[in-house]
Amino acid sequence: MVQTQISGVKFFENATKVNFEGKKSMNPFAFKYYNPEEIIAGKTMKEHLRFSIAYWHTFTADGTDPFGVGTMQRPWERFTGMDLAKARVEAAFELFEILGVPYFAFHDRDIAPEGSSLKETNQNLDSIVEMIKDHMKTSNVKLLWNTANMFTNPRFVHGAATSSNADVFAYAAAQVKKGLETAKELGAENYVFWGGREGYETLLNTDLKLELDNLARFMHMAVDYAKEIGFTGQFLIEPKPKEPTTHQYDTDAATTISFLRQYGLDKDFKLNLEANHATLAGHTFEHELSVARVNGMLGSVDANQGNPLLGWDTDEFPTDLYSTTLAMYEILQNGGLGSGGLNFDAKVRRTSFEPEDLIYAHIAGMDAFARGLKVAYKLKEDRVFENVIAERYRSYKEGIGLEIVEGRANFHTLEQYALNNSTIKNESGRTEQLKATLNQYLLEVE
Ligand code: XLS
Ligand code: NI
Ligand code: NI
Repeated sequence: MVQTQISGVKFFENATKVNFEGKKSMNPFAFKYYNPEEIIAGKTMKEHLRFSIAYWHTFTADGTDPFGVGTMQRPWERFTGMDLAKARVEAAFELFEILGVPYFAFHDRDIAPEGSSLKETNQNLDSIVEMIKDHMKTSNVKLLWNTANMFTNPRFVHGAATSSNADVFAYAAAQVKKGLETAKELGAENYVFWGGREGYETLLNTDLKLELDNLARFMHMAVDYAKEIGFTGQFLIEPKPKEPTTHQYDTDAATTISFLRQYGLDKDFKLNLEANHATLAGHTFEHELSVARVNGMLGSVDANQGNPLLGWDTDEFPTDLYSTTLAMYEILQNGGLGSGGLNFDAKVRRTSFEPEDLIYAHIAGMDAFARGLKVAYKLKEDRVFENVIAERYRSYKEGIGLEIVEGRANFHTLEQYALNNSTIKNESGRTEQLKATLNQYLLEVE
């Protein structure tokens, strides 16, 4: 257990390492399904799932909502300023060890407070990055990704790379430059862009074309600078619709892929897909993963879930087994996440304010994805959906269908075919039967 240097005591007082005890266990401090060393298809569960803890929700956020102040009891919050930043690092590495999570992720402003100038802000960052680097040396925890918070400070009121104010564009560039240096310094496996305020409220005051062009210019500069300093991590864009701006530019996977292709950035970027962002965009999580996958752009995942009754980014810990199973199915179809991982961009409810709720919440999410992995693997192994899909599209394997997919058909030959084909016979898609089979797998897979 890491001893804190700041206070000399542990922040998670009574917690010991969380172990796998199996599905019969009623111990709230144990994994029921996540068995890190269990081998599935030649890889351990730990390697498949590549879990990551999000610094902002777990160590920085205090439970503030639009109607009330923070509720979270966080023993490290008795410190202030840079001491608080240091105490959070200590708390973080304690929790990483308790949960045995191999990765973490942060925004620059999660880990260190802003100073009175950009220079001072960067100095604050440097000293915390140094401290994190030391902790990383003595633990097995690695940085999945870092990112720049370009949405909290009022200077970003009109956006960052898409701000109407060029001075803000320049500031944002300086911030991402520093972010890439941090990524390189800490060996981040990815670098994320979530366009927090990259969008607009009204076209009455917006030059949409200039804003999109500028966003692309910014991304190209980031790619160039990464090459210059030898940062080789994967660049990721995280799509999200309608929050905080009314029209977010990176609304969903399809929109973001089209943007990247339009501006010649598609070879340098992949996507970081978040479950709750998918549902806000009117999609399922698996839809977004699938769109990214078939376009060769599935990079990483922000693992959480929305509340179907609420229309905003509630960032709940993922516990819905349908969602985790179908997500893992896409990830397996993708051959894994490469340098990406499952980052818990998730927060405990405002009513779950005790420190140990952070442990319970991560156990809940890790178990839900571990179960999802097992069920998805069995579904894939038994070719449950593959067989149905192959059968459903069999008309493209021969005759006129084969001519279509091989590029040998045109409107003339197809018209000729249709004129001579007096009966068209369709078959049922069997949606309900397939859902029942999915239920059987969820309940029965060992
Ligand atoms: C907000 C986003 C954010 C990104 C990182 O909705 O999910 O947390 O993951 O900036
Ligand atoms: Ni996210
Ligand atoms: Ni989010």
